[in-house]
Amino acid sequence: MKKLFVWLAAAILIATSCEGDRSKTLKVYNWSDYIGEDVIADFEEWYQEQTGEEIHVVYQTFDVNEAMLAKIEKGHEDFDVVCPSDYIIERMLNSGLLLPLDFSAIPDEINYIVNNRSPYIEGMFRQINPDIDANDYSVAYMWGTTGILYNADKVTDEEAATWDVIRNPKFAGKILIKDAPRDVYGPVIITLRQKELQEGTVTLDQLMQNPTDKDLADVEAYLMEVRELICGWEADFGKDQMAQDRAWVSLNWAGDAVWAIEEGAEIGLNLKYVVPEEGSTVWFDGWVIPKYAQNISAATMFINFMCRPDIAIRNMEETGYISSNGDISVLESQIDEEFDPIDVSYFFPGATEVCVDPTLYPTRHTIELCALEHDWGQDTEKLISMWSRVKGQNADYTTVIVIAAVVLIAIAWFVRTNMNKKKRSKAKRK
Ligand code: N2P
Repeated sequence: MKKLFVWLAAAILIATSCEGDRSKTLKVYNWSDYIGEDVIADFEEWYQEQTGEEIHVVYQTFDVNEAMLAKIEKGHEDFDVVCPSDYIIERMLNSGLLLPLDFSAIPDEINYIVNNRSPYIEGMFRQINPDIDANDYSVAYMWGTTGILYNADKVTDEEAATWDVIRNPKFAGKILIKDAPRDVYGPVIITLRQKELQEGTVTLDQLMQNPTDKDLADVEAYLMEVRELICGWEADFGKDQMAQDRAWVSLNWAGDAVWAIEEGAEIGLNLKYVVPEEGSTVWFDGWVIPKYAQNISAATMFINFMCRPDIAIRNMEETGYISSNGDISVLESQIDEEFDPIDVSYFFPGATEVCVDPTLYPTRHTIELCALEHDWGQDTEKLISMWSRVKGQNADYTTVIVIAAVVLIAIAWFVRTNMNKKKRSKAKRK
């Protein structure tokens, strides 16, 4: 017994030391494909230069907001920095899961937060929660619109100009849908309530608030039709599929679209991205420090580093997403005479005519078509159930058959064993 105790104590000691000194470890939880190559290694080096301390980043990724949230909300995992979208930031704020950010200890010459903050982003973040300013708890990372990425040699501009293109049988087997329930719910409810939107009896903002049961049922019925036509629900592989001509229509985020358009052009594809005039959503992902974080000072330094303009530019160029950084050097890095001048003064004050990619920086007009998503609280469960019904029925029938076969074999075995037992005891009695 004594020996067992010694072994157990040693095992616990080894396990704890494997976890390492938490002051030297930073746990970052980010979306996949959402950071420049070597940025993490550069942060570790910069951190040591600035503080004289070593830091080791444990970097993990997620594909959907809801998976990330579950790990923190239910699992209480000790990530130091995570990158949720607006409506999840709202939910985390409402449930007291976020720590306020404090950059005051960072010396001015390496404090990148101040210039980073675009008034546009600050304003949008204030809309996240009317009672608590989300700017005190989060620093925006990337943002963008949701729209339709399409192959313009297969799909006309008119066909792609409506969300209903995802239900167009002409493109059966060539349609991809984001595996992101909220980002799909928005466009579908906008399509279904288009008449009321045009008549002005409902607003986009109202449609983004908590759904009625009828709204959810209508969206579900619509998606049941869509799933018969799609070639996949995707979190990240959609951009590759589009860039390799395997799919022609993709309900997607602008960042994936920018990436796919550039990659597709290399093999001669004519991919385009449009935000339908019917209306859409605009989303913002921001760095936050959850309340179970163990290394708040390194987390604060990490968020600050991600705001350094050259780092923001690298992340932006390598992922295709638009940085939330409001520093003018970020805009300058994107100027390209190949594009017609557009008005991005809503983001960079004074920039009324700049030659930048309108898929990357949406025009003022596009922005005006979009609403922000909000947390649905308890109703989120209804959405998640609806989503799994829609995706579940699409599931692999082989799995269902295998499970059914295993259950049947188990029942047969149980019945046979019992019958044999009875036979044996009868024979004994005789
Ligand atoms: C990139 C993820 C983008 C997140 N893979 C959009 N909210």
